[in-house]
Amino acid sequence: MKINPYQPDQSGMAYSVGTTLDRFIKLKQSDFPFASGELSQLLRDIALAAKIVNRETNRAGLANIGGAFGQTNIQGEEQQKLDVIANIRFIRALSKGGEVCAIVSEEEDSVIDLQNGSGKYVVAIDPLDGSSNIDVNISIGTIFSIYRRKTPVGSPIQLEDIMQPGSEQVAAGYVLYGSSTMLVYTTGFGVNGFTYEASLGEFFLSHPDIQAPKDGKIYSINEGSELEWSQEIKEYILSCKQQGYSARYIGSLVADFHRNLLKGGIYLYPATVKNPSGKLRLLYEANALALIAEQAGAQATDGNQRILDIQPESLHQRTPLIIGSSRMVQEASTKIKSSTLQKS
Ligand code: P6P
Repeated sequence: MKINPYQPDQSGMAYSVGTTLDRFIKLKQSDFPFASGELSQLLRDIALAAKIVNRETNRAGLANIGGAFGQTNIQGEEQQKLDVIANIRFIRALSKGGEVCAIVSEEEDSVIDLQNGSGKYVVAIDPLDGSSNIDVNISIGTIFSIYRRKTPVGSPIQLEDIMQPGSEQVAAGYVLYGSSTMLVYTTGFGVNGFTYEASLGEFFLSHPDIQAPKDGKIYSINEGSELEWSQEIKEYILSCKQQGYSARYIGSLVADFHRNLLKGGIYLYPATVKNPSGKLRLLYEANALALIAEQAGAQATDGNQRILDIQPESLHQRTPLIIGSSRMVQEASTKIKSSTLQKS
């Protein structure tokens, strides 16, 4: 009987497409010389909650959990039933997981202190972004940032544990509940995307080492707000049209960001009359996507500075966001800065 030697994947990578998320996390844990597994466990806890929210999202229309919840959150935005469900699911998973000491959530007015004397990590999360799209079956997403607490483990949570600039993130990611459900995250060593196979209940590596194109021909902005834009934003968007770029904007940040990350493009939510500081929140939307963008070779600014350099001053602080292919973000930011300088 001839026994043929098994020929493993010759890609040379320690992991290949098809690796499960759990195995990938374990393989990559060695990136952290002093890792003792807590961050790995925290990532697994987030993935578990994502699987549950994915199930709820997919059956929303059938299980009468679509539509409005009948209350508004601190943002004054009407909460959708799935917003509330997703918030509960992620908080429960992070609390039971035991690695987290505090949570900042878009759906919570104040910081959630988990009273966890051994929790090393703080999580900032938008449990379900773009939720107004739920009822019309458009992709929605979860966005999360992970920080290490600054004050001693076991001591009372302090403001300095929460108000950390995005550059202090130890990990960040998003879940895209779309035609397929994906989990994309970074721990500072590149960006990797995993696609969920519901029949197996597993995320599998499908997009290893994501690199954003340096340039693109897609711009994403809500053109309905044009009359509220600054002159420099108007000039930049006009230049996109003059260069024949395509407009792609579905009103769901994670979906618009993910498309531009893979295909090349720029997403802009600038300051407007209605939102003078921009609409998107720094702690649980912009920071996470900014870290992923930079880890994938893209860029993210507020028009004047790196998103990751912004020192937060309030929990639900908003920021203008210009994020995507590096050449496009540089061009837009240069226009804005040069125009701002001319005015000053
Ligand atoms: P507008 C959804 O509410 C969200 O936070 C992002 O997902 C999306 O990109 C943006 O707001 C859409 O806002 O003002 O264009 O409807």
